Amino acid sequence: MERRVRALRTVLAEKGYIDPAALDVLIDTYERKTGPRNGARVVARAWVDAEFRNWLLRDATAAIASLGYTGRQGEHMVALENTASCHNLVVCTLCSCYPWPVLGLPPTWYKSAPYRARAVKDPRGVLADFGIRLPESTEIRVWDSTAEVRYLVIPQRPPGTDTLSEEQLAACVTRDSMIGTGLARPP
Ligand SMILES: [Co+2]
Repeated sequence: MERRVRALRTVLAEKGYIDPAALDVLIDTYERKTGPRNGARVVARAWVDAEFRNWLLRDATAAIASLGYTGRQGEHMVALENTASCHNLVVCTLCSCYPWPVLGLPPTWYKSAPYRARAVKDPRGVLADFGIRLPESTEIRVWDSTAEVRYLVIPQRPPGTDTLSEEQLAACVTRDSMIGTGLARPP
């Protein structure tokens, strides 16, 4: 695969279809500037700052942009807060829509047909596959991403984290917990 990519890149550059320098900027962006660490900082801020949390729930796009996370596939963000009574799970049933600025590029399973179909039909079964068992009393809401709207799940803050700094809290926030296929982990 690597060789194929390199060959394609060479041909496209030789034909003048792509600018290798521009490609380097793009690759750098997706390797280093976006990714789940961004989303984790958003969640940690929401956990420690009630005003920010309220803003995030009201206008996620603006609240997230205030931390510097903007760009393609993050233009219309909606934040979904998990509670003891309601667990949110995000899928894109049509393709693989995903909030790039806060989570980076989607994991392979997110793009797979089984996940996309089963997340809707059997969300509890999907969660069980990820090792998550929620009480029957917890409602599971499934959100279908579109080309317009992208979702960020705010997982529940783990117990015993009262004394942690915002940075330490961010380390508890996993990528999957922001998709809804996981929970924030204890420190
Ligand atoms: Co899609």
